[in-house]
Amino acid sequence: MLRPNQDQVTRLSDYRPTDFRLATVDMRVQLFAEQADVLTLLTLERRDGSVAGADLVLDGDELTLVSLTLDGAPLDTARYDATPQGLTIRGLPDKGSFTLAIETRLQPQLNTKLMGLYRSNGVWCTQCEAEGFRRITYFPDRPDVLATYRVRIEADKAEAPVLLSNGNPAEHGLMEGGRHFAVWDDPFPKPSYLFALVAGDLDRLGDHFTTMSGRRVALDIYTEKGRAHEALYAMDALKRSMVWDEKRFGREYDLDVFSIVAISDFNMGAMENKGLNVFNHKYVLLDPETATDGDYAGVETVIAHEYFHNWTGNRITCRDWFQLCLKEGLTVYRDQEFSADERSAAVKRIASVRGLTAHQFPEDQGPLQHPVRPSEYKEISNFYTATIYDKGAELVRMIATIVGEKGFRAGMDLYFERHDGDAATIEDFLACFVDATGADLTQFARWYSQAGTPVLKVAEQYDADRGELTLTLSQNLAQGPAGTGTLPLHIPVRFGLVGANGHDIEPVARVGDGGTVTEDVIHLRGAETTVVFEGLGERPYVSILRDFSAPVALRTTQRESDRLALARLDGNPFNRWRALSDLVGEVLQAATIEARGGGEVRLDPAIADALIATGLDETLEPALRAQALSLPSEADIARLLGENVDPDAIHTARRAVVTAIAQRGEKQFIPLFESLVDRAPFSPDAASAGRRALSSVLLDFLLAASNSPDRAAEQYRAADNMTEQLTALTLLCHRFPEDAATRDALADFYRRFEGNALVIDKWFSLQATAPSATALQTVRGLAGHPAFRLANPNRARALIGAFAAGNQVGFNRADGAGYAFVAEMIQALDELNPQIAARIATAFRSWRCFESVRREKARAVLAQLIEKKNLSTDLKDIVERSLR
Ligand code: B3K
Ligand code: ZN
Repeated sequence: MLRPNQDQVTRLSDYRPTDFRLATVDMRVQLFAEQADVLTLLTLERRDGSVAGADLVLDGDELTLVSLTLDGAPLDTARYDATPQGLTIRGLPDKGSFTLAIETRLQPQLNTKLMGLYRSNGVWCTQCEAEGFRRITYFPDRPDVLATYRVRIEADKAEAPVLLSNGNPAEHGLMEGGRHFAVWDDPFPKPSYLFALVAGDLDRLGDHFTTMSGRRVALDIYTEKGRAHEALYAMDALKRSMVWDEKRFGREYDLDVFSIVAISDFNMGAMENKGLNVFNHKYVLLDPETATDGDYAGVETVIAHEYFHNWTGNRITCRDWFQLCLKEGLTVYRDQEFSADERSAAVKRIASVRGLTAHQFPEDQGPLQHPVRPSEYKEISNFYTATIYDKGAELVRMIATIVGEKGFRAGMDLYFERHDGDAATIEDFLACFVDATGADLTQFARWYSQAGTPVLKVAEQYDADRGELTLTLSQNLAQGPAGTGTLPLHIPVRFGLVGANGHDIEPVARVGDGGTVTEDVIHLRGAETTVVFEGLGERPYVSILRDFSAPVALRTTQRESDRLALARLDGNPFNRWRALSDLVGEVLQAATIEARGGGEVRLDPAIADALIATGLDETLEPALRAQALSLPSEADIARLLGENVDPDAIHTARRAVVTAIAQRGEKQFIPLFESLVDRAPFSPDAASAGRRALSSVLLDFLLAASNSPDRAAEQYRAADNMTEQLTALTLLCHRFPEDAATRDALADFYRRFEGNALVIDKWFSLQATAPSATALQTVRGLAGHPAFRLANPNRARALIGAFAAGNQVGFNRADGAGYAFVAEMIQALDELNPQIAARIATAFRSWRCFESVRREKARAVLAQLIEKKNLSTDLKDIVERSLR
């Protein structure tokens, strides 16, 4: 049970606790150039009520056992079976505790999977979530086994002056032969996935933080040599995160040190190991010369997210991996709230919802669909998804909406108090809100088990004689490939009735069966309900699903004139944005259908004018205006169309609509664009970033209107910051791929930033996403570029991942060559790093939405791929599910 093996399915319903209880882990890790020797002492005891005489079964993954002793005496080989995948020991004592000493030998320098202990750029580091610790030693590698750890690391002092593990530093000293050691003690019981070890020659940025109870915590960020100064913003973000968690949730940091290490080869963004976060260097290092505004925001978010895990994930962890959203959804919710408080709440919400609809909706509506709490998996690494993280965060947000701000804090307080030190479940979490507030979350809990995006329909009817507005709300959840049920959900629908003056009206409401209404939320519980608002003197504009209060696909029958009025008047900035965005989305869909039939693309002037007016509205913050002017992407349009998608028609239509808006707005856009030129020295603050965001979207319009690369070429030359420079280069490359100005700028950029991997990743990506007929040729060429390295996850994502997920036209070529190329690369990558291969393969998930020619090409490529021998469990699982 709970032990996935190759093709085996692990099921939530099979959960049961281990037969043995683990108390302490004592490790000695000796690092050498060619190998690492790991000695692990486990103190275990049979659990009361466990199966009498049961064997101890420990997990392993590609391990070699060197020696094994029980209470100090070598164990007879007849008493155990050791394979690379596990260690089974028979005849262990029924009573009292015993100690196993397990010695394993590893070769971190050959570990290209980047799970377990590996070397990146000469630095030894670990990644253990979800099942990487079993690549270091035989262990009950599951999150409900909590123990305290003491870790001694030994290495050559010149090669690895820095030796780190979880917890607080205990001892360190010199050894013979130029070697040295350090011992770390972690007093907080933790699961093995939170274990970390780092050793190398690193620079350090040091600082400290005084917690609300007055404890001094040393803060250290380690980087590669000569780059510690690039961690200044990350350090600042860390301290702001620490303050925020104290203020907002009463959570204080608990060890004497908190360290972050930036690593250049890393499978994901970062990892929240107790007291020792290991980060992809992309989310630590920032240099004003080379980082974009997006990079700054990304660092701030990821630093906060990993720090917040100290309470939501580490102090309270997950009972099993099915509960992953318990820590991830909740922690994403927390980091979103942090960013909302630090920057602009409305802009943050718009960005989060755009991310959710772009990434989670297609997942939830396609073959890789799964509930926020899955009930089975073959490979847990494939479940670190937008559904677990982002829809998981939406569920937490809905709880906050249902129980209210005070109730939410009370529930969270109870959760921390009741479950500190536990490996908890979703049921435990929900019970805290029920117990703290008296709310009934029974129906709400279905959100965790039913996959799919519910459709919420809202119809309105106004009776002028009676002054009554009737809203009919209905929900529908289709049975999808996950087959997890379609029962009605509890959907909190935040709303407002907007009067002609833009103010909300506060009417009296009557509600039918299937729902209830509070001041600004309709709680839809049945398949359908009606709400009647009485005593209205005028027909109000209905602002529904404010702030996107539930992750649903909204369908309204609202008149265009009402939506245009909301785009102008709604006091809820999120809904103001959405009114416009929905209108533009419909224009783009209609334009695509026209383009496909070879027809002329028409633009509704009222919608174009509303868009332009919002972009120019000085009462709104620039970042919000930038969001309003950023049209739905080609992938968004494909999702809205849903079937029979022709990406070439989408591309043509979107370009035509942008050009039409640009021509209409040009006279006003030019002075606005010029007024946004920042003469002050670069500053990454949110307001300055917002002005640059607005300027970037205007530049795209101006290039479209003029059909000339000049403005972009000029901005590329004149820019004093990476945001403007990269915007200019990207637009040159995407709009004028054949122009000499583009070729020159691409070459210049490469020359200037050749030594900086993070910037060169951008250079690869912007070319990989250029929507042209020759994109595939370009990407093939770049895959042969000397700077391309498939084994580096950032680089593989920058080229292959960006092409597959971010180039609608190129990847989905009608001749299927884009699919074939990506499949070929994925196969090669699978031999090095299955997790990254599987992740990139998810780009195929929407293949059924395309028109028949592409659909058949994609299906054939997937069908061929699944037949290949030696596919990893990770990749096979994704391809198999994509075909279901
Ligand atoms: N918890 C890690 C993700 C681990 C992914 C393992 N494949 C980072 C995060 O969500 O904070
Ligand atoms: Zn996380």
